[in-house]
Formats: sequence, structure tokens, C-alpha cells
Amino acid sequence: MSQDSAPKKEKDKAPAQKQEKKSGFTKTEVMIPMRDGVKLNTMILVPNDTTEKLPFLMQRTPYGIGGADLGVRFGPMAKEGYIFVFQDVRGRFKSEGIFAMMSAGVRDRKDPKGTDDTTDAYDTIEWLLKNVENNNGRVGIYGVSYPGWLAAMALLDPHPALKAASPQSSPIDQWMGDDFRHNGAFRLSYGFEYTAMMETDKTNQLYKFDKLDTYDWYLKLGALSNVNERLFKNKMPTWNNFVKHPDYDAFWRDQALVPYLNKITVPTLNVTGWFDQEDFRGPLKIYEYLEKVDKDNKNFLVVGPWNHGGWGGAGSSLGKIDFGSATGTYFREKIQAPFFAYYLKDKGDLKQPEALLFQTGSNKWVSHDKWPVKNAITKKLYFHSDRKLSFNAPEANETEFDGYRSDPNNPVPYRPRPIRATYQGPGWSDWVVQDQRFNDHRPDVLTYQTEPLEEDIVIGGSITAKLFAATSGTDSDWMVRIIDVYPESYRQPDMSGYQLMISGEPLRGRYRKSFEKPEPIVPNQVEEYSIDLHWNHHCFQKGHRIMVQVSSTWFPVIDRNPQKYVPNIFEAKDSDFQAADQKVYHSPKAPSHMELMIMPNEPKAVGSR
Ligand code: PG9
Repeated sequence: MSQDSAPKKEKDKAPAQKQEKKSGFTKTEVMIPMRDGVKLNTMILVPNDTTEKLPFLMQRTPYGIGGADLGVRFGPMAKEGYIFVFQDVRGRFKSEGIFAMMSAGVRDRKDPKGTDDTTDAYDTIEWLLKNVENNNGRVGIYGVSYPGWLAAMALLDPHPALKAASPQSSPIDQWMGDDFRHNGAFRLSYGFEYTAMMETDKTNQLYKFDKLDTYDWYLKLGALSNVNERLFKNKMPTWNNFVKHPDYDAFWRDQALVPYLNKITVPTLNVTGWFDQEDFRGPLKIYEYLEKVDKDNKNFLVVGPWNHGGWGGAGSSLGKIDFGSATGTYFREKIQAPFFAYYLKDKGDLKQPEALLFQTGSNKWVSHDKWPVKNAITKKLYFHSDRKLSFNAPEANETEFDGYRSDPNNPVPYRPRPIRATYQGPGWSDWVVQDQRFNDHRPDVLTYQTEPLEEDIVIGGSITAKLFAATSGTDSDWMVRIIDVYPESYRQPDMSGYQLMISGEPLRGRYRKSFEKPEPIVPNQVEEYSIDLHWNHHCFQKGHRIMVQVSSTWFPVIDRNPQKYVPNIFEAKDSDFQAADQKVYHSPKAPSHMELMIMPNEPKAVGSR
């Protein structure tokens, strides 16, 4: 730490520091004061044998900085020469202050004393520049998921020394489509278990289930109103906010980054994986919003074949899906390290494409100068009788609809049972790519599929489901999954007939017209439901089939809809839940279909590096 930047006020004084020299770095632990006097626990790692002035690379986290240094000491960026900084956010682990989930929103910009994770990042950078010797005056920030969101928050009013950022799998809007809600449907297992983990005390506490199979446990728990009555006893602020704000109101809108992503001054590398089981929508939307104001080409997108944070490992496969190369290693060495070296150390000649995307199915990295691709054509893939899918519209002589009975007491599992707790056992990290055959025989799952494809079909943008459907109830969920079905005689025999989900999303029917103002459904009336399944870049290869599945439950990743309209599902009682008869239409008047943005021809391949 430099001695010459003597702090003037008592609260600005550099607090006591603990130092340790180990594996090439000197580690210092320090409490850094924020503008309101709250001190945040920070670890600083300075390379031992450097003569050049170095930039900072910073990560902020709610998960505890203990052990964070091990990750960087041996990573490719350690060799490059950075001063690494790790910080516990307010109220977590050794940091002072009160933890509020995602800082309970962006601070009130009119309040000069307001703080949030934008000001905390700013104050930390200010302190580092003044107090750590031999820095070159530049800072980079990166992180995955919550730390990714903290990196995105640092961009809202960036410190002038912040010269590069990489928000990776950052949520953007927890109601619309990240960890806690998707189109209004509540992500029960994640929302419950994450709240318990973060708000039981200042450290990470995994919820202690008395059953291995949480499908059973959540079913026994029953209505969401039982959570506070029996378990949380109103002590968990995040759960109480779920209950208090069932609809898309100011609480959620103020937390979403959308209104603030209206300028870009810091080069930003947005990163996520196609099979992200937690925050897939967030990073795509952050890229999309920043792109609207990106006049100087500072905003980039990288999407690999990864689950949540999967680029931290080799990334050669996920579950049973093989990607043909070490995509994670490639990202860390050839994308992430050069990005920061260029902006923080003037090193190299950055050739980062606008969008560098791994095309799943064909297993290759492809670069695009515009995303979604300029010349993608939107095609409609229609549902038909006999559970068929085709690009031709339904005709009058076909049966009008398919039906099923959705019973909230026997919900469709989202992955094969036993479903172990989210962070406590195998299953969560790769459930998205698990073979969907475990469900397609269920009478409450409708399965439609094409004939084997005569040529490759490559998605080059968004996938949207347009369902025409009716329910005998007054509220209903509609879940749509799009699946790549491998040929029956596949070159890798144990993958024959495999059903790989490319994307899947729910829509809570009460929000079909407005996310702010839910409305009951008129029983047995056909309505149109539009469900965004987000961008994709998958190649359905010749000989494969495209499959679409529809159901009304997906448990316990999504809570059960009572199927009877109640003002607030978080306050529903067990007696409110009822079975309902569902109909999915495929008639000329009510032609359910998928809208696919399809590439007319093959993009420029960068090779499977
Ligand atoms: N998906 C996690 C998260 C991010 C932000 C808020 C809540 C949860 C995470 O992995 O950090």
C-alpha cells in the first residue's frame, strides 16, 4: 500500500491490513470504507516479482472471498500480471452493513447519500487507485452470475478508471426470466433454496431437507403459503418480497437494469452459455440493450455450449453431450485473457468479433458481425394432428386439438427423479441437457415432432412459441420445450434417439395480456399465448427431428399453478388447487406454432477451436 496518500478524515484511513506472501503473490486483507462509512472486506493479491505498473482485475461477490485467490493464482490471467481484488458485498461474510438481495434495486439517483452496488464498486476503485502501489490507473471487473450482475452494476455510473468489464451470466430482471421468476411463473426450488442459503445468516447455508427427492418434499409442502407458516416464519426478506410482489410491479421494475443500460462507455464482454440453468435471459438482454447505444463498437457477445459458469472448466462436454473441443479453455485463453490485456495493458491487437457464438449441433465457433443474423428468415413450424410438426399450415380436415388433464397433485417432473436439492448433489448443473425421453410418455405431456430433416436447419436468432390453447380452469401455466431428437441409429449408439432440449420456458396464463395486471382466464375459451424461448444458434442436423413438448407443470423448478384464479398464488391455500382439462389447438383458425429465425445459408465458421 502506498504511504503517500494520507487520508484526511478518520473514516478514510486505510484500516489495519493482514499480509501474506504465497505462490507468487502478496495477499493483503483490508476493510475498505464506502462513502457512508460501511467497510467492505477486500482481498488484494499483488504479484511478487513485477517491475511494471499493473492494472486491477476485480471481482465482487456475495458468496465469500475465502479461497477466491486459488482460482486466479493458477488461471491464465495470473501469468499476464494483474493486481487481483476480491470483495465481499455489504452484509455478507466479513463485510459490514446490511445485505439486500441485489442491493434491493438500483439506488434512488436523486438521493446524494444513496448507495448501491454501483457506488460500492466506484468507492472501491477510488480507494484502490489511491492506496495500492504500482498500479497503472486502470481497472477491469468481471464475475459470473451474482458477481456478473455486480460487474454490470459497476457499469451504470462507471468510475473513469474502469476500462473493461465482463458481466458473465448476469441476471437482468429477476421477474421476467432469471433465477426467481420466468414470465411470471415462480422458480420454486431455486427461489426457496437460494433464499435460505443467503438469508439464514451471513455465510452460505444449504437448506437441510429431510428427503433425498425434493420432488416429494415440495409436493408435501403444498401451497406456497405454507412456507412462511411452517418454515421461514416471515424471517427471510427475499421470500417476503416474493409474497408481497406477485406481479410485475415497481419493486421488480426498479431492480431491473433495463432503464439504466442507456449508454456504454466501458468496453463490455457479455458472456453466457446456451445451456445456462440459472441466468440465460439476462446476459442476452444486457447485450441487446447495450447494443442499441453502442456507437463505438464496445459491446461484444460470447455464447458457448455451457451451463451456468461452464467456461470455468474445460467445456469439452456437458452431461452426455460432447462438443468436440475444450471450449472453456479456448474462451479463457483466447477470448477473455486477450480482451482484458488489450483494454487494461494495451497488449495485442484485439480482433474480437461482434458476436462469437458456438453453434451447437454442428459443434463449431461462428463469428457474426450482427446478431441476430441480418438475413435470418422467420419461419412458422406448425402443430398438426397425429402429433406432427411441419412448415405447412394446418388444414381444415385435421382434428382441431389435442387434450390432456393437468393435475397439480401429480405434476410433470422437470428432470428424472430423484431430484436432489439444487446445490446439494448431482443433477442441477446439467439438467437442461438431460435426455427428455423420461417424460414424453406421460399423458399430461403433448409431444409433436417433424419427420427426419432432409437438410440442416440452423437457428440464427429467436425462438418463440405461439400457442392457441384453452383450459377448463381460470388460470393455467403453459410450458413449451423445443428438442433436437437424434436419429435412431446414431454414430454414438448410446445417443440414439436422444432428446436434447434446446430451450424451454413457462408462461403463467394470468399474465398473457399484461405482466403488471393479471387476469383470470375464461374457462374453455381459446386464447393465444406467446412464449419467448430466446435467442439460439443450434443446428438441427439432417436426419434429426425437431420436437416440441407442451405441458402445464414442470416441478419443482416451477411452482404449481392452482389452475383456479386466486389474487396471489403465494397466498393460495392447499384447497385452491384443482385439476384442469387442457386443449392445444392446431386448426386453420387456431394454428399453434413455433416461430423460428432460420439462417438461409451457413455462416462463416471460425472452426472448432
Ligand atoms: N444464479 C445465482 C444468482 C444471481 C443473482 C441473484 C440470485 C442468484 C448465482 O449463481 O449467483
